[in-house]
Amino acid sequence: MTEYLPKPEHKFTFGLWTVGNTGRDPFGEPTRAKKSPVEIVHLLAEVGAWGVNFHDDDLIPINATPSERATIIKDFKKALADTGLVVPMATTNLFGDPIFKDGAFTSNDPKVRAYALQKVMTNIDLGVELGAKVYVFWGGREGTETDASKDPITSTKRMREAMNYLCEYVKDQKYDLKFALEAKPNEPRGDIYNATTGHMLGFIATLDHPEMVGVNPEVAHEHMAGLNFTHNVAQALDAGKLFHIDLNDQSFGRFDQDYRFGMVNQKAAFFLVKLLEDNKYDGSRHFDAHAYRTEDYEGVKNFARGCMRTYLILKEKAARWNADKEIQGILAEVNADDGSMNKFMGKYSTDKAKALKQQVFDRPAIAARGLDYERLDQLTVEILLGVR
Ligand code: GLT
Ligand code: MN
Ligand code: MN
Repeated sequence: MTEYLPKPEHKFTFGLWTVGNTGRDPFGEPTRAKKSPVEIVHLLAEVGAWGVNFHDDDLIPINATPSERATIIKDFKKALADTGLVVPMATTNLFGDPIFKDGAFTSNDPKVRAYALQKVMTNIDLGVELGAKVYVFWGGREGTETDASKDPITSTKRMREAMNYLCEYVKDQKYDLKFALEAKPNEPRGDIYNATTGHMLGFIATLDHPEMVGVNPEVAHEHMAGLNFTHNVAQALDAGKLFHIDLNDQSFGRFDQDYRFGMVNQKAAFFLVKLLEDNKYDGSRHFDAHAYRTEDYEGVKNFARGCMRTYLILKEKAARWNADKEIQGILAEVNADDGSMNKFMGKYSTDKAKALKQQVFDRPAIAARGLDYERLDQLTVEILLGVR
């Protein structure tokens, strides 16, 4: 595997808003001309992506008339048919329009909350029509600048009420659709509720239909919170809740940079890819990122190809790591188990607990053992640097 070419089985996807990003930022105007959804689909097909995801407003302007809407959908479907691209995920823009300035599901205004539900249901219908099996919720405006404005417990209850309502809608329509909740600690709001993937997992357990709802963790968002992304994804995988993932990159302590996957921290990206591949994650590998503002559309294609190529290189490195005898030797040694503790541990029993309380441990001897993690990490680094 030296070509690192994307194939459908890799399930690489991009949102219309990612390669369609025009380079506008809070300090400057767009640096690239806007492309239509049809053009974006063709661009993604050219670079070898498998799928394209969309927000309602990426595809259909919020003010479109019913006949404009019908034409846009027809053209989009044709582009999908012409290129073979699929639509595995859809989502709602609940943050761009001024109506959402104080949130959508957590707005203090019931008209805003009702409109948000309507907007989601309308786009769920379209997403399902286009083949989506996952529906993402990123609550970019679900938060506050001042906590004088909203009671956080009321906000949590409102969020729960909305998710329960929408789960019932999906059941009522008999759609084959799961929800994936995406956390972010701040930006664009001063603080956003359910700030990390861990918070989302806790929240999901309080819903009426928790089995329908999982998470969509994003590298940049967890790094903004100073967290270890791989650990958070592992927790989601362990809980059976990794329904989708947003791959990109991010320097710690910065604004949401949404860089090309693997651009900043290749070691963190390596352990993430290894986790996903070792555990046979079978959902989309969605790149929620965009090209530097300096780029034209050739640069955008280089950005998209780079995301996928880096993923595949890291996948190969993970296989190399798994097959490395020296690395596996260290792991076998640190995980060695002579079974002598089995009589105390595992499933609890009164007798085991009683016996364990009597056991005498040679603390200094156990603690004196070196674990060889320096060598283990250096071997990892050498694989990543391409000398091993
Ligand atoms: C927005 C955000 C992303 C979310 C998208 C889904 S929109 O670009 O920055 O992280 O995944 O709503
Ligand atoms: Mn982001
Ligand atoms: Mn995202």
